Amino acid sequence: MTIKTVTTAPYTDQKPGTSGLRKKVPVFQQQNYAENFIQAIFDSLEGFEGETLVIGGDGRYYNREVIQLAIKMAAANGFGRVLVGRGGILSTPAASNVIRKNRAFGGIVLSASHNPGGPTEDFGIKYNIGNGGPAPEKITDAIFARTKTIDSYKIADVEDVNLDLEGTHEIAGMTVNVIDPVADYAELMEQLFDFEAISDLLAGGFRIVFDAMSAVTGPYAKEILENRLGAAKGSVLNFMPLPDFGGHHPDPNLVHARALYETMMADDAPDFGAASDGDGDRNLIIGRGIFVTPSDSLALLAANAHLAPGYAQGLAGIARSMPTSGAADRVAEKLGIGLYETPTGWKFFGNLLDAGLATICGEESAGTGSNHVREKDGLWAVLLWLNILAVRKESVLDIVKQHWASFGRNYYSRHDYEEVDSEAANGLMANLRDQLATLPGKRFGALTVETADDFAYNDPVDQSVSRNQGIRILFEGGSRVVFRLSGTGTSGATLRVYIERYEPDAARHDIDTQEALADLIAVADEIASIKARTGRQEPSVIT
Ligand code: VG1
Ligand code: CO
Repeated sequence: MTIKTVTTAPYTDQKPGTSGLRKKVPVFQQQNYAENFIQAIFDSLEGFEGETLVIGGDGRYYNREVIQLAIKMAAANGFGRVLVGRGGILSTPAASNVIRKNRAFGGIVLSASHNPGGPTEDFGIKYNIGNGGPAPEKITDAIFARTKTIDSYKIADVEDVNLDLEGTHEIAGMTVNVIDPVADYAELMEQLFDFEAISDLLAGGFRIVFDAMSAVTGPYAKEILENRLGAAKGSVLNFMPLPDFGGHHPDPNLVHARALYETMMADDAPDFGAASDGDGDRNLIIGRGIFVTPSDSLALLAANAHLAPGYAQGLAGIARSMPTSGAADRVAEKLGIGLYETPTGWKFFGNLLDAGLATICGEESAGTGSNHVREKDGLWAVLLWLNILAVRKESVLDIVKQHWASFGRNYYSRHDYEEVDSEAANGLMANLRDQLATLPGKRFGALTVETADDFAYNDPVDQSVSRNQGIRILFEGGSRVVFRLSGTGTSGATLRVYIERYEPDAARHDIDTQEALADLIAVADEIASIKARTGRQEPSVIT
């Protein structure tokens, strides 16, 4: 028999965070570490005998090794078929699409998203369910519980599958289909967007630049933007997925995509710039001379989505994560549709999308998406922007300014304190929780606290409750600061402070963001004692 049962001992640190389990590569390389987690996933699921499992990853260091393990373990555990992207490649949104299109039981996606890759950098494993979306908390909790008691795993004792050749293989009674990672996804995009209008825009001299950051979107962007839409060759930068992302963080923000930002701010800048992250689910949008904050981008896309064929009938509702700015709320109000506020992490959008309550979703962390898949989708956002630009024939800058003029501007920034001592970070959050009851009515200069709470989410579809999702302090007039600890960091703790101020007056829409938020930033430090408790004088990353 080719199936082996291997005795193992549990690890106790395999708690899946906001999007799966993320650890340094050497942690994953410990004996049985990846195997334990994969077996814990299978042990937490029921009814997959003979079913299809989708497997793919963002191409980072250790991707191929874990893909081989996952294939052999899927076979040993009784899956009937595995669909795996050629070269082990599948972007997160493309994996979501493959799961849905093939009515697969679920999928295993190997990625640590925007975290760096390489022999001493980050790796990750996440499980997606049959709707194509991240596993809900009920499942991730079960997986974690299982990792703590696991004593054996099953694996097929067979040769590696050749991942570089598309085609069908049989291993230990299971079929493995190595598939083109791009084709299905590109076809879906053609259904949603007016490719002809976008092609015409590009043929008319509209210049774009897309930075794939040496990560997974390269092959997708090359095929869609250059080959199918006719963007000039060379419009897609860093399009070869590299195991170490060329030594960079594949994080599309103003720090790690600095070169793109500078290109877009130059006098001879292209018309439209964008970037995506390690696994292709995030997007950064920069017009000539203007960076569009992800929160604004969500609001703008929602307000203009009807211009794309896939959304011509309008939206059922908009969902945003709690820390995301309220810009989208104003659009929902104007459109007369529902607005749902969820905890951070895409998994909370799944129920709303499945129930038809929301059509478009977004997070302040550069994630936007819709009901076309059940993950956020970087290239989707880029294509929706291009479709809108092709129809409106105005610049990004003009479109954003008009949006602010009609809805008001939500000045917004996130301050991250990375690799903070975990105890200090937990102490800071505990201290904030202790203050909650005393804050309402308190005055800080011109600012008065209206309400303060620890965000809890009541899922309107399955009635599940998720508590402790971030401290919100709301001030009179609609300003806000939010504090939470990251669930995706791999060393120490990361404190995220989200700062927002609403400005209705169009005459005051040109203030520098950090300046516009200065008083709130100072109050955030006063209430949370950030400097004193973390020992940091300033954030590691400001976005
Ligand atoms: C971060 C972001 C969150 C996002 C998550 C996964 O989580 O804040 O909005 O959903 O990453 O994104 P956290 O817990 O570190 O704040 V990705 O692109 O890693 O799949
Ligand atoms: Co990502």
